Amino acid sequence: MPAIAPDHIPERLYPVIEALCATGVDVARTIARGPLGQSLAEGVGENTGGDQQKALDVMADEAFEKALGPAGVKFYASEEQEGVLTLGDGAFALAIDPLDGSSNIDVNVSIGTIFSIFEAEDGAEESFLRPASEQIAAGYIIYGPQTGMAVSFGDGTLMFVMDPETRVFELAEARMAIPAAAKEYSINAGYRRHWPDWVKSFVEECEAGKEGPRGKDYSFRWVASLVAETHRILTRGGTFLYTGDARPAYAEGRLRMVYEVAPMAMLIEQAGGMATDGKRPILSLTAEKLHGKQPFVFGCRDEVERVAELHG
Ligand code: FDP
Repeated sequence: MPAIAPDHIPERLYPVIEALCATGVDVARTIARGPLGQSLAEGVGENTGGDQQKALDVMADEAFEKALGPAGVKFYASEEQEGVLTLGDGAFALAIDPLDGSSNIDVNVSIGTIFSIFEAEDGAEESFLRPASEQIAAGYIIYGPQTGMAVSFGDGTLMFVMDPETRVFELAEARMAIPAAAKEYSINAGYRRHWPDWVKSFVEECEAGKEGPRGKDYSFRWVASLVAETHRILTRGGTFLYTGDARPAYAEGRLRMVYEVAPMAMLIEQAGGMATDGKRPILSLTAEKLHGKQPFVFGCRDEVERVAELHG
């Protein structure tokens, strides 16, 4: 049985989406067994970006790479691989963070797989180093209390949930809609002393609550798992910030443009939210390097616009 029915998915892309879901089902099963299987959070090396690779990062990467070639993916760009791999002679270029939020693997908190799809161009890297607005699909699979998938094909953001009985992804919401105003904001506050002034100002306004310029109380949330954070914001709103700061190597933040920021920006914008680098829309930007970092602010429109005002 296919892992997702073809309804709601453009015909050309269906084999790719089905392969992502089928592999996601296997990854979800491995994650659910946790310490009963092999040690998933064991350090096994370092990737090109200098992040520590855990056993599950590598297992997930191998599984997606194997499944996507026969499904029509020509070029495969992964966080876990230095260069672009040519998998076959398909029509698509797919960028992937096979396992996002890996610091949460061994604490049983939601983690995920993020993907971005372009039409394949002649050149391997050129297929990814192009305007984020040229993505033809983007999404994530979330491995949490529910395994689900958010995906956009450029006409809204759809949400699927995997039925644990059948292991098939079923449509749960045909058009996600992010509210204009938020009650929650998310940022790693441990780095406050390194933030630029406009980030400090935004957070101080939220903290000032009802008595401050925003005139309402906010709650603070930080999961340290981009997929979990995006899922919460798609579901009930909020604001997320991971901008550049003054730490060495963090001038552009931490998140990668090609396989983290661009796909999340497409999902958020297609659900009526807003995604910027603090000021400019992410979808107006072009990745310069395969593993390049990108400052990222996204969520409810009113809040992201306020961040842009403070940025100046
Ligand atoms: P991780 O490195 O654990 O895969 O993708 C990077 C990411 O997780 C995001 O999922 C998460 O939002 C962020 O890093 C957490 O960064 P900090 O540890 O700096 O808070």
